[in-house]
Amino acid sequence: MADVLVVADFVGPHDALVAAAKKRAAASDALHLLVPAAPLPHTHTDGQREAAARERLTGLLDALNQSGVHADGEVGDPNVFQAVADALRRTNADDLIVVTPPKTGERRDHLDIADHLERAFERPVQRIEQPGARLLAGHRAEVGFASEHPGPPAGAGIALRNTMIGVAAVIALCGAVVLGYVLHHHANREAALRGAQRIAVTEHDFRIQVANPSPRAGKIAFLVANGGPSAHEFVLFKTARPAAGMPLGSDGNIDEGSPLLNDVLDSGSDITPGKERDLIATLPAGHYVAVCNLPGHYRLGMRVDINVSG
Ligand SMILES: [Cu+2]
Repeated sequence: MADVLVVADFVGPHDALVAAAKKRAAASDALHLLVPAAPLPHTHTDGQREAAARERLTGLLDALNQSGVHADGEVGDPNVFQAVADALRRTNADDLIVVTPPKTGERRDHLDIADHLERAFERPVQRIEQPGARLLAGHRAEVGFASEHPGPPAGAGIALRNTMIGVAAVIALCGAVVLGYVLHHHANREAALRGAQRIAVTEHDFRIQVANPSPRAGKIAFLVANGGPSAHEFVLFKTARPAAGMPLGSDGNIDEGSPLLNDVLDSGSDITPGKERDLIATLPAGHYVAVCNLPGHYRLGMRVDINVSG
């Protein structure tokens, strides 16, 4: 018998969640349902978010009850990580169940919320794939990397060809990236950094430390290190908005397509723990915001104002 925290940070059908809960209840595990009060497109105030989450919670508890599963439940913080941290303080659950949409094979699947929760809370996380579910914590819309996504094949022969081209492209891409990185760090790094103000940046779960947040206009090199334990990215926007007031999408992550933001620098792929990356740009005077916009990370505090003086 174990205490299980069931994280329901999604909207849509819930049959897979009920089936998984039924199985655990049959083993006499005690189930605690957690529904974060995450923002939805039609919720604009804390009260509305709370009411919508309570409605989801009641619906899920009813569905569980009808299947003979007894669970208690609560509405939690809009931030799923904070909600889980709060719930674990109260219930001390041994493990977690988290409901996610089925994997799509896309690049960011490995960064899903289950992985993040497992790393953040060091408890086993069972991932339940719920067809039709929409994850509220969300995956950010991804850009580019066409070579990693050969489109849906039109026939078997073409599928094989596409796969082979895709594999070749990925190998070529990795080769180029690794080569570039090594050269950058062993031969050309000093040349690339010449004349730049160097600003040390350390990313942690879940904050961004910037050694000098008020540099002078001109060539600036952000020397970004990931202090772990999760993967992070580094994205810099030029914007009038403060770091704490960035425009958000319905998933609660920063809406990177917002006209209020100008994307200045982007680490592109994630920076894994222990790794470093240099990002160099010539910046005019103005207000900038640096963030990590991997799912949930902005809301957890990975944001910092940077004021470049003239
Ligand atoms: Cu991050």
